[in-house]
Amino acid sequence: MIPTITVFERSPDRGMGQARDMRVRWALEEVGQAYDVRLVSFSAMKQPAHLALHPFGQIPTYEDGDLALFESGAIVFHIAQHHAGLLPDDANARARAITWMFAALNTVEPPILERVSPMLLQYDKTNYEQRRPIVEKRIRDRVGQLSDRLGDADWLDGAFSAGDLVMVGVLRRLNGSGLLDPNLAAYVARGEARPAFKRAYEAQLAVFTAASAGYPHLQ
Ligand SMILES: N[C@@H](CCC(=O)N[C@@H](CS)C(=O)NCC(=O)O)C(=O)O
Repeated sequence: MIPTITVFERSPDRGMGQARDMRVRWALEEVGQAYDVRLVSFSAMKQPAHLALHPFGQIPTYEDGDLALFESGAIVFHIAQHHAGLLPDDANARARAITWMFAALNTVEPPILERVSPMLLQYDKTNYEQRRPIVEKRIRDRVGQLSDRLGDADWLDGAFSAGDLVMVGVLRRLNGSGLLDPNLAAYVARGEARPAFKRAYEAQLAVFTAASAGYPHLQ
């Protein structure tokens, strides 16, 4: 029996690996755990069957035997706790790696989402243009602090960990934006160069490519 995750049937990012199943896929690939994928449409996500798994009607979810989880961070944490390779054995180092997961999701991702959401969800564009300088300054300040902390290290705290996996997953949303300094851009590139990342990326892209076959406007 292998875990099953849910992912967008047709991801709005056109398979660029920005949907949050990417983090979960990447974690599963890092630890060498095979998994099944169940595709869900936007409307199916809001139906009772999916809401029973995910109270907010979103992806990703994770099912393994009688365990069902939602929230990408919690899922990555669960995978990291149950397999070797994503969290250090030393208790203090482990706590610090977990701290970086929370920092990625609670401190770094929110300002980045303020920039991404209007682009993805097609809402409030005029209003966003007025707010753009403030939003971008907030992002630059936050990622600047992160870059200072990273310094010239490869990863945030010793060896690559679930903290780096989630942080790189969050920062990737800024690829091509000019908001990442060269130091953080190189950090993201190091994450994206990992074979496990590449396998996860290809797998999620294959879902989008297959779903959009026959829909030329999506290709
Ligand atoms: N905090 C949640 C956020 C989940 C989330 O926003 N999922 C998006 C895809 S990346 C989604 O399902 N959006 C569709 C919707 O909200 O209707 C997590 O990290 O899993």
